Amino acid sequence: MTETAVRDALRAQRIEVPSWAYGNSGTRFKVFSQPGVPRTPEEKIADAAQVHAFTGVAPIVSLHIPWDRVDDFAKLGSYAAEQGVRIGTINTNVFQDDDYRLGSVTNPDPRIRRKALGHLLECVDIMDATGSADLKLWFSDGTNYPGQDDIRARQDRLAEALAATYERLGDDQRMLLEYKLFEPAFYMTDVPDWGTAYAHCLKLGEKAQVVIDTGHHAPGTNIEFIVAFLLREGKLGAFDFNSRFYADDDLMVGAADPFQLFRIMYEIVRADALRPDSGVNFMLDQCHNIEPKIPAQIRSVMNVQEATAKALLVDAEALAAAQTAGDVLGANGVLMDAYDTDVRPLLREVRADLGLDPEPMAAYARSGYAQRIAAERVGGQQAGWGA
Ligand SMILES: [Mn+2]
Repeated sequence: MTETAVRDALRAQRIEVPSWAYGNSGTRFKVFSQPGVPRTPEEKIADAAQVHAFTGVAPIVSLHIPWDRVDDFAKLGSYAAEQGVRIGTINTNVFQDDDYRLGSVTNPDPRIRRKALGHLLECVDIMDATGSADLKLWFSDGTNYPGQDDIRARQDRLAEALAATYERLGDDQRMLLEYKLFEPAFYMTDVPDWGTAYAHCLKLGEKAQVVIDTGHHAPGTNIEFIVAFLLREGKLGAFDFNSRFYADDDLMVGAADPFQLFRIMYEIVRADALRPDSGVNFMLDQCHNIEPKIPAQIRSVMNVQEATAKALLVDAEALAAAQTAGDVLGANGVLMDAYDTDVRPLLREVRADLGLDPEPMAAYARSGYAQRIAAERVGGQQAGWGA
């Protein structure tokens, strides 16, 4: 790839940020509150707009229903536009109601299944109002003990709910199915892995695609293989980026394993799926428990940019030649050369080309925004899980 093409690709890159990253979050032991945390969906969008203002590549904000429920979603969309961003994926939530103790769409009780499906369909109504193209589905459904419920019957119930939701989608809308190995269910999860998600999506049709949340795998899983496979099948709809040391840690993407993020981005570049019109949505799905939230999002965007720049710098011709020649160490060397490149000067230039400060973290710190929201956002209920 020529240097111009690399710069163009980096300038055109789009990363979606989640509204919930700006609210308070924590673990099951403690949620720590921070000064200046948003109290409304509007304030979350205003914070998200700061990430775009300093990085230039994050103009899309994911909403989470019901946490971001408002009376007038069209008005919220206009507010986002005024802030310089737009509303993206609508994320569903069928895991925070007492009714869902034994599952949502897979619950043995048909009344609860109807309630869960009603929420999914309502989220498509919201997509119509916001102009969102993607509905993201993640189910906490599963069981804690062998024998607790019928594994096969739960798959039938899941398939039924997915089909009813798929039926409701408009021509330009997609549903994205996210899998997760375990938690909160500890024995069996109804959508535990990419194979299960892929099989359901394949049966549903073209508008159903798989989401890879990088934190939702067993230790040692080769995530870039899953990326390559799903891209080849045209079934990779989106990423939820974050990083993990142990389980679903939801730490800043690229913090725990920048080399893994590079390997993932290399498969994306290899499949020409980086372009915003490629059909792959790159979203951050992170919770910042102890670190300041807006800078953590800015850092995360930068981490994705650095991994992407390195992936774009892989000498494709030299790599193909080494692979064809069976030159194991040569091929590995080509990939490592790209990974070992310091791309920070290149990204500083890309930002300068976009009319931005080359150092987003320092520029945000200097802007005084953090001090301003801490002073202004007094009273009210800070956003967090469930608000
Ligand atoms: Mn996720």
